[in-house]
Amino acid sequence: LPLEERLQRYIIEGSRDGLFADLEAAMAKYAPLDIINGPLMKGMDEVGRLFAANELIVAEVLQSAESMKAAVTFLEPHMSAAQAAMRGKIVLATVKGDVHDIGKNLVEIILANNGFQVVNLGIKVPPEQLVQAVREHKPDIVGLSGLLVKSAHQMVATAEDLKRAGVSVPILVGGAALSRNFVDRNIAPAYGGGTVAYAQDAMSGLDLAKQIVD
Ligand code: B1M
Repeated sequence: LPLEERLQRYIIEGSRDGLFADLEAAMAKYAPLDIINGPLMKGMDEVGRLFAANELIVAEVLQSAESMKAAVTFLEPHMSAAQAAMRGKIVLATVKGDVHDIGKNLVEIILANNGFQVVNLGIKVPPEQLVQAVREHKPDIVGLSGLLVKSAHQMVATAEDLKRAGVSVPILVGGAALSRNFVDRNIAPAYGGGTVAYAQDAMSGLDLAKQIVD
């Protein structure tokens, strides 16, 4: 198989035998982020498709997630860190009820490599914990990630709770179940007209974060 297809297969099959050697070879041709956004994401999309078609079970998807995480961890030191002064601070979380963290962690890597200080609260983070973290860390941005349809609704509830607690820090949201439409019609109004920016992927998350702090 060609290199790109092999990279895709490691994710689909949740294997790691030969993964690092192939990533090393891929880095001679592509930038690390292009490897993630290209063959690795393609593999993950296929995993999602097979899972939805009941051709994979959760345990297998977990193996795929482990391969993806191992690949991202391997590539991380090769992503060029901008030596810029601290640009701003973001508190980042996967919302309550949701365990998906690969996308969130990718956002963390990209923002951290571009001068942001990231406070990563992890997964299944309830609104109360976010409110507490905002008080403690005084961030410039609150970043929310979530992949489930119910997480999109949880983001609405989270925005309401933040607003009610007097938080007015701009929110950046991302995750597969969201759309700009949903964000504008549901999350932004729940935040009382405060800034709610929607990022379709991690790179646009970085662009939006820069816009927010500039
Ligand atoms: Co889950 N899962 N999963 N899963 N899983 C999905 C999301 C699903 C679409 C698969 C499917 O059915 N096709 C589906 C959701 C259905 C829905 O609600 N619409 C689903 C389901 C149903 C479930 C369970 C309910 C399954 C079950 O138990 N029966 C369960 C949920 C548990 C829970 O959360 N309470 C579950 C569990 C799991 C695993 C634990 C096995 C594993 C996660 C492991 C982990 O994250 N540590 C897993 C995985 C791996 C997936 C898929 C296959 C891949 C997700 C992923 O990591 N993608 C996923 C299908 C898919 O997405 N194709 C699926 C790679 C990652 C880099 O992309 O996270 O989208 P992503 O992030 C992108 C952008 O979205 C964006 O930038 C990133 C990169 O550019 N982004 C942001 C994300 N957050 C951002 C935040 C920002 C900015 C940008 O600013 C703050």
